Amino acid sequence: MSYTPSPADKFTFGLWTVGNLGRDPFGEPVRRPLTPVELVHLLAEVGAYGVNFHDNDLVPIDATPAEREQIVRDFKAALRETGLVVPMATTNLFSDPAFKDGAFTSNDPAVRAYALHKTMRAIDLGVECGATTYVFWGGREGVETDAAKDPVEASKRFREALNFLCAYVRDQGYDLRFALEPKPNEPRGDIYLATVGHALAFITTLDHPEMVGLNPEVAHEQMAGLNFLHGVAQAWEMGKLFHIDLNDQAPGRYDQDFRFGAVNPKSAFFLVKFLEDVGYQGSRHFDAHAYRTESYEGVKAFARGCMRTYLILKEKARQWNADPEIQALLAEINAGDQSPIAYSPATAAALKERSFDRHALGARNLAYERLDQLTVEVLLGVR
Ligand code: DIG
Ligand code: MN
Ligand code: MN
Repeated sequence: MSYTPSPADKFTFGLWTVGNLGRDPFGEPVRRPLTPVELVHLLAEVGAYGVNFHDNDLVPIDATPAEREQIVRDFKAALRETGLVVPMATTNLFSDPAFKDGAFTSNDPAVRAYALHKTMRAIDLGVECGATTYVFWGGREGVETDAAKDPVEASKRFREALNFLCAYVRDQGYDLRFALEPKPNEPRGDIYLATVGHALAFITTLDHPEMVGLNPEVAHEQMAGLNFLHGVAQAWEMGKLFHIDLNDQAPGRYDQDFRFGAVNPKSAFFLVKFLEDVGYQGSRHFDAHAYRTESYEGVKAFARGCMRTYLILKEKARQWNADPEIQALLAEINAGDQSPIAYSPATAAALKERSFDRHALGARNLAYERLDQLTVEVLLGVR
């Protein structure tokens, strides 16, 4: 096995990921800025399939129309030269001070209007570059004190904005779906639509729920202490896994956006196995960045590591699925009539009268220790 990425793997990175300069709340940038064109070539060099961007990763917020045209022309030329594509785009509604108290949920109606203005233009830019998925990460949609904002009003404003933008996309005839990206906190003290569950419920209240799905991120659900796979599986089962942000995260920390698999290869394994088992067709997007200690050689090692680990775990998943002892245990664990109990008055009456030997039910050995040990041994490479 070579574990060399190919376009068929659909590995993508944001301009902001390999372009991360290493700035953090306690330190200045450690890497020089690269242009979008240089970043496209860096991603091509490491074997990525695609590149994503926030509007201002590509076009600076104060660029003139002429500058915008030149930047986009150069970017498109780099895409043609390298063959990279742009599956996803998004709006930066979190950096500019105008959004210091949110964008769609800001208490200031002028900020809410500006957020719609900026997002419509960013959607146009993303579609112009080929995007078919548009991500909404509400990084500033939250509070430090609940004295400042009524959470019900905030929900209504978020819904109003998304309904407006869905209507805009429909009127423009764009082939574009929206993907909400939850996060529980940071940079706000608390962020609305904090988890996959919150977002899935919210989508049902929109005018066009069929246009809106999820972009779950590993680090974000784990910041909330949740099992990322379970959120992804629920989104998938509801037909709402429109995109995914892969990275890694140590429990109880700020959003670390580590290289995929860098912290918890076992949970990364179960995620990769799930995506491959169900035939997920979307991008494998790495929303992560290299350690602040790295030069651009280190940034390339980071990007290669994300993709290589994914491919190694994909091979481990194939091995797990083919392992005779694992499969025999699964057959034993799932033995018996697994068909659903469909309701009918007769079924209910019979079920109420049926007798059960709960002691026998409780005494059954389920062999999960052996199954998990075999899983660990597959991951450790001794099977
Ligand atoms: C952070 O996890 C967010 C922003 O980088 C961006 O809006 C989104 C796109 O994947 N992820
Ligand atoms: Mn993150
Ligand atoms: Mn993300």
